Amino acid sequence: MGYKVAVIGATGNVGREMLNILEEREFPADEVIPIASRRSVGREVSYGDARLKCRDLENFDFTGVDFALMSAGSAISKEWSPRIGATGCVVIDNSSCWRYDPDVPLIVPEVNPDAIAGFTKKNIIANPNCSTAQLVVVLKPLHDAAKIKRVVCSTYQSVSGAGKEAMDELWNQTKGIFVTDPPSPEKFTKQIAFNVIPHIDVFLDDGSTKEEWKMMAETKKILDPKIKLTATCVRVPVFVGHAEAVNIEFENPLSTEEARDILRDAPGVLLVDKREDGGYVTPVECVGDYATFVSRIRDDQTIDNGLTLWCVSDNLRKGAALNTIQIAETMIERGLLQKKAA
Ligand code: 11C
Repeated sequence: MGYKVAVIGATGNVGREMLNILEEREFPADEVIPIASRRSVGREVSYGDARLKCRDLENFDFTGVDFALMSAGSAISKEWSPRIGATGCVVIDNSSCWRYDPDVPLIVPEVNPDAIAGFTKKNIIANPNCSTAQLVVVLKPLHDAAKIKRVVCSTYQSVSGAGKEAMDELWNQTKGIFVTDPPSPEKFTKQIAFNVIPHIDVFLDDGSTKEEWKMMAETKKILDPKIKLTATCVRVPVFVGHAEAVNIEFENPLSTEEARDILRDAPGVLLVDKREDGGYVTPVECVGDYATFVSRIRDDQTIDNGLTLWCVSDNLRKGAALNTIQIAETMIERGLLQKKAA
């Protein structure tokens, strides 16, 4: 007998990937229930060959459900995660609502799986921001080898991170520029087609953005509070796949050859670093994959013990849906959850 799994936000970018990945990885589910907001109730979503009808969050009884995989935004998560958790169902949440709560573990299974055990306080586990998830998968094995002091990261983030409407905006503007006048920006603050925008999430008092703050705060919580991190987060006209240029300063020496050997064997990482034309991975090549691809590892000769690298991952997968399902899988493997479905 398998588990009963609810996917909340099933019609969104991440919810649909959750359904795809549950099926692809043959997650041991007896029943998968898509749940959506009232306006999407009755809408059908794909789960393998099946078409499932979305149920209404307001009227759904979570008693007997083992996992609620949640990707419905912070406001809904704030209200519903504690209510769902109180029924004994484990919520794995993709929003930023619970990530910084000391009673909620923030998990990337390749990095800090032992921390999952702390879920019992609220029955809620948080999934990190997509740009953090792929970064810490790469940093963790390097940190274990040579102790990271400081990271400087520039991101190149696809529009799917901002939702389906943002993808439509890129598509319509791109077409519009050639055909007629491009539609004005709505989801983004400036034209995104044929442009880049150095602004993701809200501005903070110090001039940074919340996306940049999240990368710093989440890396500390997941990996090591002593690591210093500064980020510049940029939206680029790419549909899916976030890329990052990462400069790392270590406490101890680490050669590029050693870093390559470590990353070649690291869980969740695929090294593609040929130092020739095309010998690196770009966002369009990582779509639909599980791995975080690392390329362009090289010495930073401007500092002691410095390396620079490039990493790319599917933001809807490792950055969201895949990581969520890996957390559920890890709980099952470690015997952390008693199955409730009859
Ligand atoms: C983006 N990283 O690309 C964001 C999306 O805190 O979970 C995810 C925001 C979050 O726009």
